[in-house]
Amino acid sequence: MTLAVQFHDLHTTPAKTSLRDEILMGFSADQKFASPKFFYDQRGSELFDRICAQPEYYPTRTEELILANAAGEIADIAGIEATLIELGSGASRKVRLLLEAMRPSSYLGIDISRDFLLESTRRLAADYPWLEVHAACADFSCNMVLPEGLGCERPVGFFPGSSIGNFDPQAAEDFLRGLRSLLPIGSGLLIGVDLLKDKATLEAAYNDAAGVTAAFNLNLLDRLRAELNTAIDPGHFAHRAFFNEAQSRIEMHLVSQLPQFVAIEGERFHFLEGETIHTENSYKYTVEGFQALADRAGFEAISCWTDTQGLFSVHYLGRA
Ligand code: AVJ
Repeated sequence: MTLAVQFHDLHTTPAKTSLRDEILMGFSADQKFASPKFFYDQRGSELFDRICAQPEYYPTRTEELILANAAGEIADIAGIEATLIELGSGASRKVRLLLEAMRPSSYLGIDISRDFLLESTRRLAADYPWLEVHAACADFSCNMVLPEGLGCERPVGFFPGSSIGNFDPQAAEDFLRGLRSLLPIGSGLLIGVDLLKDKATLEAAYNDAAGVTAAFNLNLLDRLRAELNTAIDPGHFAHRAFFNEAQSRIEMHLVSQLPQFVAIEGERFHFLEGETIHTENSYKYTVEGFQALADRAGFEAISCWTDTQGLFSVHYLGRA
């Protein structure tokens, strides 16, 4: 029996970022903050999946519609027998919309979460017996090299979900420049980017009526209670999300509902009533604005698809 998934441990995991150290650092800043990567514990990942199914949260279903409609054209650009490389592959759900049309010869899922990665790539291998499936455990935001033995004829990177929106524009540009050095000349990059639109639609997407986004934001505090020595009370904070037009980003915050002291790992932090912990930025781009950013990072715009309402975009970039 052959192993369904070829696993590569790329050992690029950076100095293990500690929840404790990063939270203490973020809570010590003038504007208290926490990295959005800390949202995704087991419950946070479940809540995120539920956000994606909320009627107000248009990005997921819109991107899936765009990918399904454009799959044929994407396949034409990528050419036959491509190697599809998904970055932060997670559950590898969206890639399924491309596989039948593209018929790549191999698929490589790269993710930092080893168990999640193995589970999802195994399912992919089982569902697509003709596909050579590789899994690489790595932090692709660091300098990494593609695993050997990967038929790297026509690599196409795949970075869906507007995950790039969590970076500020300069960091997004640096990130793309890093990807460029990972991908050989002639590679493609298929990337999903949420678009700038009216404030009401944007704000509704991060303030769903069912309260799932609020629960997702507040779950960060439950996680701190579970994993750190703290009695921080989620009931003393409230979810807030709003569009910052000057910066073209949705900001998420946790707002202290009263003046309070919070002890974390023996350090005491004071909150004024109304003071916030800034927990996420989600940048929104115009098509032209994103293409200009990609150009600065050494990628040329080859094609771009949007939905009829212009809510979301999927770009095919070429490694220049
Ligand atoms: C995963 C970063 C693309 O910014 O829309 C959704 C995360 N936060 N609702 C986004 C998120 C609140 C999401 N990204």
